[in-house]
Amino acid sequence: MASTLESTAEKLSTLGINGDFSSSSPNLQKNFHLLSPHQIELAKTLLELGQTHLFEHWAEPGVADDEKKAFFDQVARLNSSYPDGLESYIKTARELLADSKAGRNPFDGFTPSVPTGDVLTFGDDNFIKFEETGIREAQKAAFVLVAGGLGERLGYNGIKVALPRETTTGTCFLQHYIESILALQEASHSLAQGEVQKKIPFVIMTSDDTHSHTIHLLESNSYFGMEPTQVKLLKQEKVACLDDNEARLAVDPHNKYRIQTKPHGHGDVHSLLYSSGLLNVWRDAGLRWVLFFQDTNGLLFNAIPAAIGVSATRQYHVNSLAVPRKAKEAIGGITRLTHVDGRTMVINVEYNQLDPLLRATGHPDGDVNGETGFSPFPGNINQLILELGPYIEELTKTKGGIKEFVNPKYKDASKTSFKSSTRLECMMQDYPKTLPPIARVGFTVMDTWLAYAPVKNNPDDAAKVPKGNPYHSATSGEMAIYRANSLILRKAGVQVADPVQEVFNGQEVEVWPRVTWKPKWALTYSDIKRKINGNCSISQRSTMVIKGRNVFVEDLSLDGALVIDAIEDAEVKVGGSVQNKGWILEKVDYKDTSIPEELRIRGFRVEKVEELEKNYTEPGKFSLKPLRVKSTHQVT
Ligand code: UGB
Repeated sequence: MASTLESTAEKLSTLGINGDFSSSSPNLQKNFHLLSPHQIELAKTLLELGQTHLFEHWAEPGVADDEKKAFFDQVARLNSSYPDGLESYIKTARELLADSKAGRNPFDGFTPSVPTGDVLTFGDDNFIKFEETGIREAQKAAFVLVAGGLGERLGYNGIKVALPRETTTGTCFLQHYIESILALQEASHSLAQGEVQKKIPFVIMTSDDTHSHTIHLLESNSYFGMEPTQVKLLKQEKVACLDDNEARLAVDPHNKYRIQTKPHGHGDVHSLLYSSGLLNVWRDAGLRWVLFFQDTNGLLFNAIPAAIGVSATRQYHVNSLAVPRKAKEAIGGITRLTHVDGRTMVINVEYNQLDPLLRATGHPDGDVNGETGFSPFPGNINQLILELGPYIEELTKTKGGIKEFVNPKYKDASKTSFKSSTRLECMMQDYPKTLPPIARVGFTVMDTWLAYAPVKNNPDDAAKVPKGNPYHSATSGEMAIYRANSLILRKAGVQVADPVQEVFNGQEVEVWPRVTWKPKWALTYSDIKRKINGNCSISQRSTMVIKGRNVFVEDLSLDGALVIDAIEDAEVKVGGSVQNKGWILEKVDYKDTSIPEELRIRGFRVEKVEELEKNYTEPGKFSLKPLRVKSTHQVT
């Protein structure tokens, strides 16, 4: 024991620490000899920050010593993963908890108004122009997917990016995102002839909940065709939970030698990108744009080319993608906030804050629909395009720290204790909050049918959504893909039959023909117009899947299922009359556990009865022109 005491005393004197600091925590003091000098420093910091309770239950030396060391490993992680460390976390928590207790409004002094931005109409000349500019710029972009969320509202057991975006082809979200980025890379390179093809970097932010599953999904699918070096995973750490208004850290209920932790929110993406050093690498490689997007919006890439075009044309430092929003719909509203001191900013105000803010600033009805039938505040779909140079400048100042908030659930009106522990959170769309007034912050609104169909709600909750509001479920997410593709083809002149109404998992949805294509077939409206010619028609019960890049559809009459695949060097003209029994949507009950979860959560599965499927594996020019026949037998 004497030598233990000696070595502890030595460590303390090397650190210049007076041993008295730990007199308030005898249990910790007794275990000092187990700790490294760095751990002793951390212990001192914790005690100074009023966290003595963390050691109250520590056992005598010799009992659970490994757990005690592991405790400090965790503290070291919490300290290093938060900008400016735990001390700063606790200080901010105390301030925010005091504001929350006092009922202070974070928007005090601000008046909301409707900001100006670009409202695009799919397929008009303006849209086509922005798409072309966007494709040119795309090779100067890096994509960042935030995919650390567990998706508790969806209740799906796996990671959300592994869910099929649609079940006609079974392509999962991650595959679709990667194929879209690769198609953009290729298209951008073709426009900028002569330049060396740049690989578009792709970052995925994961968390402990999603990291290993994401790696597994990528590795077991050869990165869906992307070069593994193009993809970087950045894992966000959770943050410490708080037990009370003094910001005392919560002991994990399952292990008294751990601090309880919870997710900090998608705002972590900025500090992770900053500390990774990637931003400087991108700048040195000549990149100009960073695009942030979320895990389950299967329509997003319909909006990306035009939105990059808007960023480049308007020279926006920040461009938020938005859709028309119904008043009180559960998505944030893009708002201009003007402070009494003259400051202004264009920022997302979360849906639960917009209505009270409006009421408190002279709009007695709060958030209501205007003449257009929509709220005048566009809905934030949380897909951001940031200009890299100004982004680096800003992060150099903030180290990627984003304004946080806290949302404690109090036990009673005295607001002195919480129902359960809370923590600080941050959102990636709050990035513009610290920007100087000269920053160019804008937004781009596109139609919801074209750009936004997230999968967030489980079937039970979706079925309870008030009529007229979006379900945001796996059912509606998939149907939205078919609807968008059908409407795009209609715009290009194809006679696409009207949808029928059907109910799946208690949700009434429009069922359009199941039309899907690979991103390399068409990324922009101009691509579609080039590849669709003559008089084409598609019946409601039809399915059409196009997988090859050089497939041209001309004078096609489709009533059934048609699947065309072709290698790059095979140019295929598809026309004539395709008629067969097709693929049918068969209803399934989501409570039926004999059916895979990814199917049950949509309430249907695709029954492949009959199809015309052609796969062109040799280079050359081909024509597929079936004749119209009465029987189900197809002559090609
Ligand atoms: N995510 C992380 O990567 N890490 C985290 O810690 C948390 C989440 P949700 P929510 O799309 O309409 C956002 O849970 O609450 C990822 C916007 O704040 O789906 O619905 C997660 O994996 C809101 O303004 O977000 O709200 C996912 O990819 C509105 O735009 C993403 O972050 C809304 O999305 C979003 O997580 C929307």
